[in-house]
Amino acid sequence: MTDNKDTIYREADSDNQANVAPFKFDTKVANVFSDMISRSVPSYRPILQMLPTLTREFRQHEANYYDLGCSLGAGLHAMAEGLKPLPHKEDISASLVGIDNSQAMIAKAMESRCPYSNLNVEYKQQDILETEISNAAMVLMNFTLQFIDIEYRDSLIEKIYRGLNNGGALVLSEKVSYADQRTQTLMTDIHHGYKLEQGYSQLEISRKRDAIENVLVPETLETHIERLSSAGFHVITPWFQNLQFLSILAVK
Ligand code: GEK
Repeated sequence: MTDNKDTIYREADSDNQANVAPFKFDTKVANVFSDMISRSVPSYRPILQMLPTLTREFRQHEANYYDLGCSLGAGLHAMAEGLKPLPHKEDISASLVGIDNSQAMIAKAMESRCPYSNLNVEYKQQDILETEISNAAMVLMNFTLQFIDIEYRDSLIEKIYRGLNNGGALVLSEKVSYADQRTQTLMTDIHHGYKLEQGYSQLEISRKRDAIENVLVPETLETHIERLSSAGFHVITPWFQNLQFLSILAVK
């Protein structure tokens, strides 16, 4: 994984913000992705830190674990930590599959190695709308659903539900929006402050905002809960939140 600094919107060759091109997960982004997401999403690192613990709760022998929209594979590696041989737990073997439709992301993800021989890890360049989910103990979508067209979100969540084994879990992390305009404005302002503190300039922040508009489309927490409930999930609860970035645990 790379620690290159994200200066994409500092370097953007445009004084005219209307010309900022829509955001894409290309090579430029893949090269700085770890830094970009850590300095933009305040809950990203804490969620990754807790993922091994969450995954341990859903250890299942010979089951599949999916990371949909895996980028560089950080979520998949965190799941692997939860599935490695443990002193007081029975050893399991399991398959971990990372899916991303960005060629640049998958190429970089494939450079990493999983150190645990009980785990079979593979990466696929694929649209997650095409991915077959079966015999799944856990599916992770760590800030990915927000990039899927809203019209396909219901059927994607239904497909995940069908592919999970009973007792299996979906971990769904998302940036959410707020129905109440004052709350929306306040959270946006505080997030803006977070990005300034992380070293982004006002210009970088506003260029990124323009680029990501209509590419990342957040929904309210209520909409997510309603969708998960309609798909059939039983336990549905946010387990982590930092500003408008939260993660939901949903169990079949
Ligand atoms: C992490 N989960 O580091 N099919 C496959 N991949 C897609 C699709 C699609 N239709 N649409 C977007 N992506 C990661 C972080 S980033 C979140 C996830 C962010 C991929 C896209 O290529 C990108 O790699 C990822 O979803 C979203 O834990 O950048 O805010």
